[in-house]
Amino acid sequence: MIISQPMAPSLYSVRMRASLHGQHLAGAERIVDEAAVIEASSALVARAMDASHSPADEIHCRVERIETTEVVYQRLPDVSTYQVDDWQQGRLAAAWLLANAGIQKDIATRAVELLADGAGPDGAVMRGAVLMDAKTGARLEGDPSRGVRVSRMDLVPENRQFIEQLMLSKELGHHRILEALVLAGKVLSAPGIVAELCWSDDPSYITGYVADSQNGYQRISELKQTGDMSGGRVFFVDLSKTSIAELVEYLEGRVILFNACGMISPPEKWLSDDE
Ligand code: WAQ
Ligand code: MG
Repeated sequence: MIISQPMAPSLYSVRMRASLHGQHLAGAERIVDEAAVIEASSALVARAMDASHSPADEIHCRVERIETTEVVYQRLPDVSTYQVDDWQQGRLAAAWLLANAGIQKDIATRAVELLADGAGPDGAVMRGAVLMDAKTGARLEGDPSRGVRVSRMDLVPENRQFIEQLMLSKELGHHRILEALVLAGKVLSAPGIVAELCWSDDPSYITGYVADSQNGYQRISELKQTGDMSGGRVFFVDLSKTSIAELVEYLEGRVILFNACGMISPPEKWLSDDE
């Protein structure tokens, strides 16, 4: 008699990117069990067709099987939340937190201004992230319009519900938060990464964050005004620890699944004396 070996169910990467009039509109991705591929892809397409925005006129959905031997499991970064009085104070707080992570103050300030002005050509929002030399402030990404897109990361399917519930109980239930936390978790684990700065390009979403491996994912309640279309990401890189090729290969290609939360601190008021 042949007894078949119990096999781990296959995992699939499901990626969506949508555009309108040739302009990038939205992108999102999941890593799910074989049985959840159809549900995940339709949920991602539904997001691109969301009637509260202009629906996309082109949607690409890509499904790829992942070798389970490729998967690396990690814990999500710790989460803290700073409440600032306004976006101006928020941007000072962001520069302060970046300096605390070891970025020179003038480079930190320049990165904040870069996202505010639009880091893409002609001040456009980039589709991916800026790679910035943490020591010199020089831009390192090959294509300043696309930037670097982090991909192939998600929560472990078995723990998704638990982690979502936990986030919800801490008033962090918005899907944006968990997606950004997962992205930041992968970025912080990448070779040579010193810190990340991010805020959304969604004009109605004004909270952003600074992440570093010492302090985790540090949310800042306001980094822009409602209605502001700016947004983006900057990854600060220590080039003595990695090459750009190695870093990009990691960010785009490595499969990282998160199986547990870090510490989640209650919101606290940002003290401007710290600046
Ligand atoms: N890889 C690299 N850069 C990306 C990616 C990616 N996969 N996805 C988006 N970006 C860049 C791109 O320039 C976007 O314009 C920018 O980041 C913002 O993306 O309350 O929602 O998806 O804790 O609009 C952060 C705060 C929310 C959440 C971030 O970003 C919270 C957000 P969005
Ligand atoms: Mg967006």
